[in-house]
Amino acid sequence: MKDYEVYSSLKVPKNSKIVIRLDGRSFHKLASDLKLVKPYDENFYKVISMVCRDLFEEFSPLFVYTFSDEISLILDNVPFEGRVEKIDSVVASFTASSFVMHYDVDFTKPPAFDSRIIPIAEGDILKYFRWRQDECWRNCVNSHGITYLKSKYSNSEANDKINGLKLNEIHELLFQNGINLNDIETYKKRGIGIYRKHKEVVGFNKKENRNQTSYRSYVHTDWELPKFTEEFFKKIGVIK
Ligand SMILES: Nc1nc2c(ncn2[C@@H]2O[C@H](COP(=O)(O)OP(=O)(O)OP(=O)(O)O)[C@@H](O)[C@H]2O)c(=O)[nH]1
Ligand SMILES: [Mg+2]
Repeated sequence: MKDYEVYSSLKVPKNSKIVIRLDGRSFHKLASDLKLVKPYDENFYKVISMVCRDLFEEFSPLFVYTFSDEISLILDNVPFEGRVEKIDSVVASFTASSFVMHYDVDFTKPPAFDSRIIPIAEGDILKYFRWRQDECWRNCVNSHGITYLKSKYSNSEANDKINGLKLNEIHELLFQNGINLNDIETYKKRGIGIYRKHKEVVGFNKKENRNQTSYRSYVHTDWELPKFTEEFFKKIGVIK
């Protein structure tokens, strides 16, 4: 019977870093069932950021990045001997369980996440995260745009209007109506990142009778991410 498990031998390439990207299943519906604040629900973001910390502590990625209902993890230590089915199913179910554990609400349906694995070359890491951060910005402009238009027009008129506008036109429309996206919280524009930071600890070395500096690492949730650059990823140890 073991022969029927035809996908179980599928493995990620050896010695490759991988990105795992998770995305909430039908979160449009979940947002409406839970009556999430539009366009940004602070509590939802708090919960997702805690889920990212759980993922960080469980799977030891180099970096976790999130916006909306999606989460990307980059790992250099690939778990489960690289078995694709095992990684995808464990990481996705862990994410959904963590989401439910942190959300203080009665769900009408069990939430789920999909998961995909992307083997990634060192030279493409920055490109990947820039791509997701650009999507975060597009999502930010569009969601503010549609929320504003729905406050003025019927749902279908608002949808028609937004579909005919380019990103900079939505930005301009919001600006003309007193909503300056440059002034909103950084995490809405650039997403949230989780990575390891080091802090200086000065202790007294009794034997040598002098102060001694050491470094202790801790997990940092960054709500004030910069626009992604090579320098940033080098600083946090994602690229060499
Ligand atoms: N109101 C509200 N909704 C949010 C927030 N963050 C995410 N969402 C919802 O989550 C959806 C995520 O988009 P998608 O992943 O493309 O859509 P989905 O419904 O999850 O569909 P699939 O991922 O294809 O299963 C958005 O369309 C929003 O409806 C938030 O802060 N507030
Ligand atoms: Mg989704």
